[in-house]
Amino acid sequence: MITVYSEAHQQHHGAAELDRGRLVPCVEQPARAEAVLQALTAANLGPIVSPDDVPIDILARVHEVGYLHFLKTAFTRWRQVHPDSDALPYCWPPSGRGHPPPSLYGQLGHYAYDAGTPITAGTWEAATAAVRVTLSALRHLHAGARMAFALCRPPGHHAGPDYYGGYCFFNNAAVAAQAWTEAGARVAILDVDYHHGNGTQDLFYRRDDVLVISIHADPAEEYPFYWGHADERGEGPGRGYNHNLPLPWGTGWTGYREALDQALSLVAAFKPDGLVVSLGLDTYAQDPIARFALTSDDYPLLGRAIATLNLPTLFVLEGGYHLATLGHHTVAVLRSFALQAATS
Ligand code: SP5
Ligand code: ZN
Repeated sequence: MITVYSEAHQQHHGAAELDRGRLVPCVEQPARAEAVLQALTAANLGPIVSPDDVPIDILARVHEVGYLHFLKTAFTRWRQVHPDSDALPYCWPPSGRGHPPPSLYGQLGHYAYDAGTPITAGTWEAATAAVRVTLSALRHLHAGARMAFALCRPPGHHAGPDYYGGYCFFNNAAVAAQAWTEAGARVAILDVDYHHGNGTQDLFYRRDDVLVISIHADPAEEYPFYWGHADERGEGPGRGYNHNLPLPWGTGWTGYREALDQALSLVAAFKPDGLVVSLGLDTYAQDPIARFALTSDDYPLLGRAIATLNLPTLFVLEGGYHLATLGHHTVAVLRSFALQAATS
């Protein structure tokens, strides 16, 4: 298996996020990717390469240009008035979004949907590098590889057409699905992060050419709260091409496996040419911000189950915050997928 990795992710290093009324250290930190890199290297799973210098003009066909311009310039604007903090919103529009106002503070609240996702000096560099990592990994699938892994951060699945949040700025998995689709493939996205992939859902909600399936904690009790219910099925031509499988807090492998089987059946029925997996490892029982109950023994089963689809598969790293096991669990999914793929 080939992994694509860039150390440019280190440039996105937020200081603090709002959590239960207090600013706490950012949960989504550079050490996450370092941990995954270290475990992959130790496991000898295959080459780990730098991204190619791929063009990222595709970003403008996934995200709105006004949003891209805002992200590119926001930190410089912030720094002119705030020399030693990251950019975080504190005020949001109460009833729908309308047009972004001229004020930087107003724009932060317009484009961000939470107060957990600071923009830092290197956010643009890191987030564009994550897109390059993902597109470079996709190239290996174009070249005939059965699987590839985009070891990237910041993560992507909460980022929508013109908004960021949930530690995400550009939707890496959606960019890959869009690029793969433009190359002529029929693509499905399977999101196994603990949180609903609201950005991915939004980006393809009115489309029937990309199937989006997410297994996640029930938004009735868990972030991102406003998306991810079972009755969100797509709109217009996209009706029936979005599926949410919400599960209660405390879900362990038995309950998870049932949802996974449903998800895999839906993917198979769509008859895609390729699969993008939004790989979050925050389903682990000891994850510091999540409440499922998967154990270390379950991640090989997850990888093996996904491999039974027999599809060229791009894995894109999303969440997962238990640093001591994050690398081990990532390797477990990828290795068992690779083993299963080799025997089928
Ligand atoms: C990519 C991804 O997994 N994003 C998740 C974003 C979740 N943000 C809200 C987290 C709230 C954390 N509050 C509990 C922290 C315990 N210290
Ligand atoms: Zn997550």
